[in-house]
Amino acid sequence: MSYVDQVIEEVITKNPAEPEFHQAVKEVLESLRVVVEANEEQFKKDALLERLVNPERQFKFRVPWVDDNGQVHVNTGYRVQFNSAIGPYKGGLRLHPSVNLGIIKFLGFEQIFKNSLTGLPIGGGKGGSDFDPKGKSDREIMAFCQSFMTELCKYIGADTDVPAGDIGTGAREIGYMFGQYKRIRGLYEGVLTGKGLSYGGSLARTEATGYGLLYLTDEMLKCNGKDINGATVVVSGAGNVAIYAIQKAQQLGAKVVTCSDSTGWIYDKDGIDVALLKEIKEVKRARLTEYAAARPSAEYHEGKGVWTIPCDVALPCATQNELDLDDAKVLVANGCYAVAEGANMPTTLEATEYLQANNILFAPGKAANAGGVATSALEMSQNSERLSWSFEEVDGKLQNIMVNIFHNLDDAAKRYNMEGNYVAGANIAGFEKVVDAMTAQGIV
Ligand code: NDP
Ligand code: 2IT
Repeated sequence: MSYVDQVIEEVITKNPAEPEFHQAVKEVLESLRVVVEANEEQFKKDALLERLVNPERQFKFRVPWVDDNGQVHVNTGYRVQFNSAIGPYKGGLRLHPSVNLGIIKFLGFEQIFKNSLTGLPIGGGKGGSDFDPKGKSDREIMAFCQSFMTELCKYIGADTDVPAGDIGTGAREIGYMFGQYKRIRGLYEGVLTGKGLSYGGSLARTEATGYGLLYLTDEMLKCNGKDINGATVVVSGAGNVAIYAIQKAQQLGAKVVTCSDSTGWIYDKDGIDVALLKEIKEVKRARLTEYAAARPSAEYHEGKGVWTIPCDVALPCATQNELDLDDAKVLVANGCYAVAEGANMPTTLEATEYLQANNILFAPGKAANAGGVATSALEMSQNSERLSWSFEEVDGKLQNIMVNIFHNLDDAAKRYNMEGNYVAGANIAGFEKVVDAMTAQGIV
């Protein structure tokens, strides 16, 4: 059995009931096969892949908090510190009822390669909790965030591990967590990113993931003789990534006709009204039914369905495995020519293979959504030098980073005779730097 197959098998046996983690490991190791085979003896002797797929450290802890009626609830908190070869652990905190160790491990594993692709000195980590922020009062959110940070603060720090937002964790939650960290540790430091602008946040961090997704997509299209200007785009999600992806796509001349949340989706034939969407999602924290109620050109549908709308470009920006093989078939049949992942692992392995087999330009999340964490690293730089940069400066750096990422993965794919396979290119380019650093640092 090949070394890659042996490690995949071990991951499945040793981590039962973690299907998303298995999926992420399979995708990465399958595309690293050519690189591993070229160095198989040495990698095997150094147990390099085993070290790569085993987190350096993982924390699981109790998070008790009191609701507005005096009832006590207990959630589970996680932080997985996956790999620090190229920098302090860096990655978001997900607050969603579906969170479990396997989900956090898949996200932490992806984060290693994503962070490497940014070219910035950040290692891979991820955390979160099965807490559901939906329908909670501000005081309940604060109570949860304070309790969560009371435990988490023991393991993080500006030079060790720097969490940020993800699903369910936005500026409000980061604010409460930052306040509690400062209160317990007595340190005013850049321990979290995605902070508010009045206490160390970076301009353009809010927009960064969605904007970055479009900067990379724009470059990928241009290099393949296509143009985002004039394209019809379908987006899933209606959160941080989706909103700013829609905004930047429109600024680049595309028409975005869909968005979705966990209960339903919108088809707006006149194009999504971003100001209205922001008001409903960022201010009122309401459902998409309100969007349709306020906009005569929009239809609201229950359940899942954005991939059924004919488009040129599809941007999944909600959650993992939201685009499956059936969806991929519909996209191809409707003439879609590019898919770029704003979310982490939104496309199933079968769907990814189908899209690639049908010559759809496919930009994987670890490259396409890296603008968020890249700008987090820029926030860390600003915090370290106790300065803040203008929106234009941060946005300009973000654009450069995304264009460089695209060319790095394009080049890596070409070097291994897999031109146009950006999944392989991203995994290889991300892996090369991490392996180099791991090898140089010895058996740790
Ligand atoms: P938000 O919480 O801001 O928004 C998430 C959106 O996706 C919401 O519209 C939500 O609907 C929907 N959604 C979440 N879970 C599900 C589900 N199980 N089924 C259907 N819809 C769902 O999160 P973000 O926009 O920050 O994150 C979206 C994706 O992007 C995630 O995969 C995240 O890991 C990834 N990402 C985020 C980055 C960031 O900087 N924020 C950076 C890189 C990647 P509802 O509100 O109804 O739950
Ligand atoms: O998945 C991701 O890259 C994020 N949620 C952002 C992480 C970060 O540290 O900004």
